[in-house]
Amino acid sequence: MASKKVIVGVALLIVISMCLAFLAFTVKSAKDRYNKQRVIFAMDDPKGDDYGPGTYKYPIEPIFDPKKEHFDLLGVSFFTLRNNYYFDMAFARVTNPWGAAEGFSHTIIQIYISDDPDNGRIEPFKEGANVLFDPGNPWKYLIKVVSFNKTSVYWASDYEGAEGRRKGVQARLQPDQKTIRVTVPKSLLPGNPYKWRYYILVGSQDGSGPDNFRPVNTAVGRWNFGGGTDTDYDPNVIDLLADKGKQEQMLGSYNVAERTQAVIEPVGPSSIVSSRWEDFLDRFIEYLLAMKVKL
Ligand SMILES: [Ca+2]
Ligand SMILES: [Ca+2]
Repeated sequence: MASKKVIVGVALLIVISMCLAFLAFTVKSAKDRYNKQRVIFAMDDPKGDDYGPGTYKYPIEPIFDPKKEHFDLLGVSFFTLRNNYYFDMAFARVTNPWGAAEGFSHTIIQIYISDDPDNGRIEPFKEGANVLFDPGNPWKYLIKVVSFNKTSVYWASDYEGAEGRRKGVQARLQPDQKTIRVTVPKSLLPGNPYKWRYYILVGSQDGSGPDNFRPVNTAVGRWNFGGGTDTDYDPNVIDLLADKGKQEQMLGSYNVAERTQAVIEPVGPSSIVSSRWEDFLDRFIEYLLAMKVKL
């Protein structure tokens, strides 16, 4: 009898110590994952396509010299580290004619994120870009990247006059003078980033333009782009993140006679995928953070 009790006791001890070892292993794995910089999405954009649908011309004002490159997106790299997402966007040229603390004041970028085909909106948050989004990939989050401490996160459920979320949000030109990095706390973008699709819209920042986009008209002006139309059907988007040849087709899909705006498709989801174990760790990390465990 006594020996049976001993065996049960020893077995119980083994099981308990195995459970503790597994828990310690899981906590360490969660800690390592949380503290490691991990790319969630990366993509290049063709050089020299800062012409919208293929016809747009830079404004006359010398501030836009050499009439190219300012709005030419070359690629993006998005990554996660600790409790932030980082959105790096590289350009052919970044200047700061109005001396913004962010290090750039010419460029406006709008990052629309879709993560649920049944949830979100297909028109932009505000009128300005003059595009519509693919109905199969409505957007849920918008990161509007502008200068003078106005970079903000909006949700599709926000009303039009909403101020946007700015706490912990930051946009800064990086030391290479070509990359704009936007930092966004994860709490402002709930969801699984490996499933996200993106619409990355690049334009010329204009404080008094519609939704801060500099307008595109038929004729080039001192302060406006030319090569479009004098209506609100042509996009005010100068570069769009897309595979070679796709941007011209998508941004050119507006029709003035039929009064329709261009419909654009997102890029993504990421080719980087997470395993079940990593998904479990991500949920475990959320739990540990909610429990105020220091990671
Ligand atoms: Ca480009
Ligand atoms: Ca492009």
